Amino acid sequence: MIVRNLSEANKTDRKIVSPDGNWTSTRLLLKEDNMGFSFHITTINEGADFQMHYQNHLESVYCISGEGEVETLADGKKYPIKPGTTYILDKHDKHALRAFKEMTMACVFNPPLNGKEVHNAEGAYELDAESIAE
Ligand code: 9YT
Repeated sequence: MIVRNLSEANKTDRKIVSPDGNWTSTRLLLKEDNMGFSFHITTINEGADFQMHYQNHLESVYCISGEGEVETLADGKKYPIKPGTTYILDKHDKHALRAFKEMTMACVFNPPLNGKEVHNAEGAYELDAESIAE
């Protein structure tokens, strides 16, 4: 069994601060743990309004605290986010995320992240060569 603590992980390189200033993500479970998914606790900064398109990953997001909205860009539908809301990007949906109040989110990624990823110009995470070959 693996046991980790968020406060402890926040003091390590598991904590990634996005260069765009929109979010901070502490990656509690990563590819190297061989679980087939990664698990992160992410803070979306108040006022953040940005687009993502996880072309290489499926992501599920659960809101623990805060307030915002997610918009699917293909159809312009907006979904309010409050504590308890889950959104599931089962179609690699291109989306915009907005935080009206700072949001704390639990995020799961399949395939798992290696740990250091930040968004590329399309709002995606690159796959490493090993994952592409799998
Ligand atoms: C909710 C979301 O997608 N935020 C961006 C950061 C990402 N969840 C991550 O790397 O944990």
